[in-house]
Amino acid sequence: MTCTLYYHPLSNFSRKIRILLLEKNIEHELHEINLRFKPEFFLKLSPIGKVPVLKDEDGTVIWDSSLIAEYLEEKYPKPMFYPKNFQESFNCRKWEELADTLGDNIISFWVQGLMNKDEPTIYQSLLKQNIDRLIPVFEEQLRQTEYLLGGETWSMADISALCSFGYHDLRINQDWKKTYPHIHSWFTKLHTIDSVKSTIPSQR
Ligand SMILES: N[C@@H](CCC(=O)N[C@@H](CS)C(=O)NCC(=O)O)C(=O)O
Repeated sequence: MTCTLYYHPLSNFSRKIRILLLEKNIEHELHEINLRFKPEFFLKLSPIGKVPVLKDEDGTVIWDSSLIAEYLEEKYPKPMFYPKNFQESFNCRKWEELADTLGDNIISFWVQGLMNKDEPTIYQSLLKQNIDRLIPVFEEQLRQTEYLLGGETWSMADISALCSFGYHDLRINQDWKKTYPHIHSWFTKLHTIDSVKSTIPSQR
């Protein structure tokens, strides 16, 4: 028996977990969910109705990418993606949350753009302000350290952030690469890793 990840190939939050499953070498099946017409069985599994959702081999169901990541880290501690030290681990979760907030804003900005083709709405302008405020926070950190938590290797914070920046490339543009050289070189370096390369979202 293996676990199943209910996901969407373009979803940045699903990508976090796909990378983690590959890096931890966890046997799994992928089950794509049609997010426009969500199947009844999926909504029964997760009333939230969002991907990713993980169903473990013993029937345990977990939703929300950060909870799934925590669960997988506990169950399969190697290789480690959250630091063991309490303060550092908390710091990792904070960066993960910041990266996910960037992802949420990008998704909403894109959806608003689909709904209002002519004039940006006030909400869309607010979302753009959020995105423009969040990105420099990553640039400032990566100006000082190679990975988001410092140290010599990547963590869950880097995974979440690369998924949000990858989603920005897909849905908005890649202009941030010109403006933010430190994020750009961090992003390029992470894209030499197989699990990152093999999960790049692309329009079908
Ligand atoms: N906080 C959630 C966010 C998940 C999320 O927003 N998923 C999107 C795809 S990236 C989704 O399923 N959207 C469908 C919908 O909202 O109906 C997580 O980290 O898993």
